[in-house]
Amino acid sequence: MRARTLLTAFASLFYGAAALAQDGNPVGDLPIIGAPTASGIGFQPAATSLARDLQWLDGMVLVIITVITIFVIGLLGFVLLRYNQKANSTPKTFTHNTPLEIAWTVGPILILMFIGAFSLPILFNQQEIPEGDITIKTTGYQWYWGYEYPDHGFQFDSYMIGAPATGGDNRMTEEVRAQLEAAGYTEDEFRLATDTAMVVPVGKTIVVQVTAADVIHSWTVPAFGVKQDGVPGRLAELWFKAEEEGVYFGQCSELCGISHAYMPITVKVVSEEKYEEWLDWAIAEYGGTPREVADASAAN
Ligand SMILES: [Cu+2]
Repeated sequence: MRARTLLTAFASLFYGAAALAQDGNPVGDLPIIGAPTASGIGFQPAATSLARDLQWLDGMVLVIITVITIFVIGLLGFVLLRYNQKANSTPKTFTHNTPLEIAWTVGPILILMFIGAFSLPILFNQQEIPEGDITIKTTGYQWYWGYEYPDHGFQFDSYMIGAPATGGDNRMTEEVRAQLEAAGYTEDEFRLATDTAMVVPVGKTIVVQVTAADVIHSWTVPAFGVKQDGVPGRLAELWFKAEEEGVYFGQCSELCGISHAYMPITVKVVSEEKYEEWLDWAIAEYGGTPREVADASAAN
């Protein structure tokens, strides 16, 4: 036990660089909300109206699918029993039935129109990017994400804790365990937690510009209901407004090479005051534009 404690202390001395780089980061501890759970089959808790809409739509379509499936299986069963050779040895020989054909054409059209009446507004709501309170640009790299706050002129990279850039080899080791702990996570968050995180204030409209520098990646946070491919040379956008403070995880969702599985996304949603504090810290830490300069140039 003592050896392990010593080892952990030793490890955090040498491998804690990522955690150390975060010294003074005012974000502090937050509840982990947007994360997968062991044996889970449902959605992560919806933290935005987009995610709530998507999950509602999924439930609604599931009901329709279930009814159609039961209906078709029932019809098949009926035909098998009622019209097999034993029960119906001399079949009728007519072919067409106009009312029936109209019904099985119009019926599906009505069902599709019904689904479309709900799905299209949800789709448009996602894809029509509102005026953002804050714009953040994210760039996918093989194999990590970079975040840029253009209004404040700073950027930083975000590596999975345990990735080679943080001294690991994508596997769980004592060093990685120590790094996770130092960053306020547990083993459960391994391969989700990153050394730095995108930080946003709660209840604000965040517009995220998504691009990539090498191959196509995809920036995805399930609890926000957002997923956007980052394509080299193009700037795509997504938006969300997080409703609850906490930590939300996501993963690159476009096969992008050997370490595709090791470029997770961490978003920390904090109060507005905390966000301002963090912004001051980040401007100093990452060499951003001092507030006075940014404010002056914004005013011009
Ligand atoms: Cu990727």
